[in-house]
Amino acid sequence: MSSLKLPRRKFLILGAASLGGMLSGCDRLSEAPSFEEFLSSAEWLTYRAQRLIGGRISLAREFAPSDVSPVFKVNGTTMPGSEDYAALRENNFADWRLKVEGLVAKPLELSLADLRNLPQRTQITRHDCVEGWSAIGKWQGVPLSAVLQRAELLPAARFIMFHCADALEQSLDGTGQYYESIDLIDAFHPQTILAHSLNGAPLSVGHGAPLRLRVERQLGYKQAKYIMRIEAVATFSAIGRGKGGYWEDRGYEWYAGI
Ligand SMILES: Nc1nc2c(c(=O)[nH]1)N[C@H]1C(S)=C(S)[C@@H](COP(=O)(O)O)O[C@H]1N2
Ligand SMILES: [Mo]
Repeated sequence: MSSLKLPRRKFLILGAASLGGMLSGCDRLSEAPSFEEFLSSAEWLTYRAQRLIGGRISLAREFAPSDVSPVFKVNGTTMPGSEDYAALRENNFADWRLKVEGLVAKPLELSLADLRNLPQRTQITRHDCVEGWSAIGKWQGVPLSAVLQRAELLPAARFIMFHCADALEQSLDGTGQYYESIDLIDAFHPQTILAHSLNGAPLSVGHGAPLRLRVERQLGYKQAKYIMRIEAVATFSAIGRGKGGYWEDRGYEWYAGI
């Protein structure tokens, strides 16, 4: 235990110094048992190193319209197989609602129109997949912070989970369902958006219609497509196989910084 004290304190001091007042309450991260467990794992060294090098609020590079890739590859699920999803798609997602729940004071159910009526952000960024390809695209959507502010996170919230419509693997216990998670630093980052459009058009099914995450300082597999439900949690150890995401459950790093 005592070996943990120094790094933790350093983490806090650096966090407070670089974040300033922007993310009030983010220092509470250090109190969560789950975060302490995380800090005691080997992975936190990578996490901390990336945070220190990149800075906790540094921006991902943004590109010019002329840099947009003529073709943006589709990867992973290209068409969720469920009947529920098929019914939503047939109706052009008019009946789709984004659920925002878990550790929030005001659970929300938002339609695509609701999301388009919230503040919007457009950003041209590069997507990097671990499989070795990249593509530059123009994403438009709602900053996740705007949604979370409306839902009012409760003090115990530490991570934001994204539950998707697709299963990449047909597991009996449901652990083949795609999901992802990010911490509150990335959740409130200005370039973290719930994107409904790519290159000026509503998301195609291949790219994650009707809504997908863009968390620009991390790798492709963090960019959850087909988001159905957002859940604020204190720990994700009881979700899926407990590692915070579909690919994380299969050995990939949770903090997939670029
Ligand atoms: N729901 C869901 N999200 C997902 C995936 C997936 O299979 N299902 N694949 C991930 C991976 S590995 C990548 S590289 C990107 C691909 O996004 P794209 O199809 O828009 O290129 O989505 C990520 N998000
Ligand atoms: Mo990927």
